[in-house]
Amino acid sequence: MKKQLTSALVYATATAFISCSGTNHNGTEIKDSSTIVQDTTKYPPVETGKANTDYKPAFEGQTRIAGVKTKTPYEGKVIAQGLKNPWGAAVLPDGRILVTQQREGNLIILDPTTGSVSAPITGLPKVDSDGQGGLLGLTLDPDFASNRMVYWVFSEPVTGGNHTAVGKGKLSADEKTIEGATVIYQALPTYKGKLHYGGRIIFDKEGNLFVSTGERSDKETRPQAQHLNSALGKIVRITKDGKAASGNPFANNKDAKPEIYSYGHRNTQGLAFNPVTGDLWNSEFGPRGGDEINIVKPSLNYGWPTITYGIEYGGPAIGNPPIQQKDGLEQPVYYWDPVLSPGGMVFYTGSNIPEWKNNLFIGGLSSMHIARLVIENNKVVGEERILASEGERFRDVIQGKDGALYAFTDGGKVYKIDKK
Ligand SMILES: [Ca+2]
Repeated sequence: MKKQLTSALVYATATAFISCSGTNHNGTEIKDSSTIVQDTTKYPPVETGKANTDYKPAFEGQTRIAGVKTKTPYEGKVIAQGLKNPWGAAVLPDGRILVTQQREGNLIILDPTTGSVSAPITGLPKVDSDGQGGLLGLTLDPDFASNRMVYWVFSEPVTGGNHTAVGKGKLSADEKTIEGATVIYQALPTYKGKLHYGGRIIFDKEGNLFVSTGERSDKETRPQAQHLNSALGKIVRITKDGKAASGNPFANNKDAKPEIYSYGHRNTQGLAFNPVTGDLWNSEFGPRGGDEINIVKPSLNYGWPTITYGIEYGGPAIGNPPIQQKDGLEQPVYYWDPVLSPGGMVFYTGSNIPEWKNNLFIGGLSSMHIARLVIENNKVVGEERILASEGERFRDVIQGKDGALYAFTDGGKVYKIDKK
């Protein structure tokens, strides 16, 4: 009750201030006594840079939404540094955090209470660490506490190139190695490249794995994002043994790979379940302009490269003529131009900062901040930049067992983001 009163006061103060300045706001909402009053004061959009294109969004609020500002005093503290390209992270049952080191192809365990980092955990299959490759996302078995199984995504080097693959193995009792590591899934075809591996992995409620793959970037492979006989540019849904999960949408299509869940993706590096709706959401790298978040549903086509709000890195339009919307192709919930360069993401379900409840936090790489998105009814209604003054490339954001957010940077730092 006290928290609610405090927030209400903050809101009243903000409203008074805003009324004077003439800025718009959308009022407030009190559903029941347990609902914290959200500050819905709106500010100008956080993005003020010039867009790469004059493409028009499909609906109002699809990009450059109003800005919001967190009222609760919070801080981002560096609790560890010197990690080697941390890429993915998962919270162990005791609250410590298992982290992949991309180029090294190994794991470490971080103790968030002390900031201590373990010696590298080895025993994983060799990775191709050139370019964007290496050891990428990871997740723990829902029964990890009893079976100690870990699942990870990596770029697997093979004759003729490499591909995105999924491995699994058991974290040894002494936490020094992964025992019995096996490769359970390969996103084929193999290609000789070093870009766009996707790489995020997450369990669904039924105990199957969602895995994101990339379209490998090059013009030669890019069209395969639209091809159901290729695993490139997809979100696939597989069992713990790497087989197509039952109930997948193209199981009865003999020309399609049965593991495919959704297609037309470019390079998905963020996957998270929306705690309000239960839907799977993704973050996806666009080209220059056109980074997206999407609600991922079975069988749907997310458009790349047929539709996009971005252009080639070198400047030319994509598609002839370039189009951004087409019947039968899904529109992103939100997009950025200029880009965010979205990495891993998480919906905040902690209670330390009530106004963040159910907000989406996405690591930004080239943009060097964490994007906080306020979401209502599957639409983004507010955006804020978190830790923008740090000058870091944020690769992944997770929520710890303590309810704080933990962010991992390409430079090897770990931030704990929590109430001051
Ligand atoms: Ca798309």
